[in-house]
Amino acid sequence: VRLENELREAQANDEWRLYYQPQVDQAGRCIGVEGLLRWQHPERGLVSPGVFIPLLETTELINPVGDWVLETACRQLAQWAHHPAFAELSVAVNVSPLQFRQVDFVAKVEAILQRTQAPCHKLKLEVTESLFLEERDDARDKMLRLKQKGVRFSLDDFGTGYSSLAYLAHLPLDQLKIDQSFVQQVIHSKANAAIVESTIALAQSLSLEVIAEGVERDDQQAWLLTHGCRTYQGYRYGRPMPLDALEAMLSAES
Ligand code: G
Ligand code: G
Ligand code: MN
Ligand code: NA
Repeated sequence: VRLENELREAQANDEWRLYYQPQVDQAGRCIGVEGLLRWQHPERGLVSPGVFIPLLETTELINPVGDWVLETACRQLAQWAHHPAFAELSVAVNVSPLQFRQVDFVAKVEAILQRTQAPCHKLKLEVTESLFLEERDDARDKMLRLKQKGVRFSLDDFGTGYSSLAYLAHLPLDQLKIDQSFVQQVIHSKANAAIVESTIALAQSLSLEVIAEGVERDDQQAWLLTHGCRTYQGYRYGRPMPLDALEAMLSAES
């Protein structure tokens, strides 16, 4: 209950932070970032979302916090749009199924895009398979309406859910994101390698982009490149970091 009350105060106390983790192409150039929520707690320090996202979801605080994440990401996109070194970056944000299922979710995103003047096609929403277990047609309808604005969709944690693959044919996705649990074992586990290979092939045959997350080592990237995956995210390229650290890193590179 204490944690719950503190979470309710976090917004007013300005304790939310959006960290950014690079997403790179095969040459190692940063082409985008994933925004990852952190809670800067006065005593606990920087708290990771694994601890509080479940609580945000059971208390429905996920909706206002999710709004904050979207607004922050879009404001960043709008700022970067005027800066030659950052103008091409996309920003991906995680959207919880509860958040996506709000009746006014599409209107909220449209209002944020309008208010911030963010370039819509640089915003990528990361959704998970669990979103499509229920009310699939509603999810599809919302995705189509946002895609009309140019917003893009990535399927996060691909391969870790329990749903059938049939939904893939019906949803307007742009990207599959190979879960880090497969990527980390890709060199040493034939089964994981087979899963990653099949995912890359599936993405190619459905004309979807594919990104591997959790890439930590050169040998993993080399394996992925050999097997046709050309976009990566992971500690190998950078941890989730505050905005100033990201901008410093990118400025030093260019
Ligand atoms: O950044 P980290 O690896 O600690 O994230 C842990 C989990 O929290 C991941 O599953 C990630 O998708 C989730 N997460 C991070 N930021 C957000 C956010 O802004 N919204 C939601 N719904 N989940 C997030
Ligand atoms: O569920 P989602 O994919 O949104 O979560 C991303 C999570 O993975 C974040 O908590 C992030 O900190 C973590 N992460 C990102 N890159 C790596 C990596 O290379 N190795 C490990 N172990 N975790 C990573
Ligand atoms: Mn994610
Ligand atoms: Na993931």
